[in-house]
Amino acid sequence: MNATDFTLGVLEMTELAPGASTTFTVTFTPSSLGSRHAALHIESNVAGSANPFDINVTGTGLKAAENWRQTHFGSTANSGNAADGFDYDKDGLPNLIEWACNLNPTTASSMPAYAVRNGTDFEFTYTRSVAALNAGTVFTVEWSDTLVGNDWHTTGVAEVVQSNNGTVQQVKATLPTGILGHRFVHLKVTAAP
Ligand SMILES: [Ca+2]
Repeated sequence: MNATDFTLGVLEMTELAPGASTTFTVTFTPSSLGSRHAALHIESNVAGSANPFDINVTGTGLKAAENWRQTHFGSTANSGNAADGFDYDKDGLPNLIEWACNLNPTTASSMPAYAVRNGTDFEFTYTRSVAALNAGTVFTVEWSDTLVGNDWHTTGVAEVVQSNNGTVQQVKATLPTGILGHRFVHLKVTAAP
């Protein structure tokens, strides 16, 4: 039983004509993942088996990413339209990136990131979701001089959170431009386990 996950509201009305009805709310605030349940006992002056009147209440605590999929795709599963690797709105950004960067996965958007050169540094600025970050999503700015295979590096990359409005953070990564006259930068996003 997880009674403390369910909070009862007050009765809308406490004086009623016979046969009339009133309502109250039950608010579900899961303190843990997975199936949660409790029993609601309503006592009255009604005689017989309906006193107390018992109602079983259930809910499911979702991971943040599951909740996001449910909101946008009506499914918590990492599959089909809601799969991390699927690009539902065909904007070039897979759902995992949409979630990680606080974008709408059903409306085409562009990657909220840009790079500028500042002297001997590159400055790569990107926007990320605080919810995704708090859920354990890992954001890594990497650079490559070759674009070959796994030739991506984090050496010399320093990040600063420039702003945080509680929903998104803007992060600036600074890294050396290198000595070859060219360098490529990307943002790697790894889903929370
Ligand atoms: Ca997309």
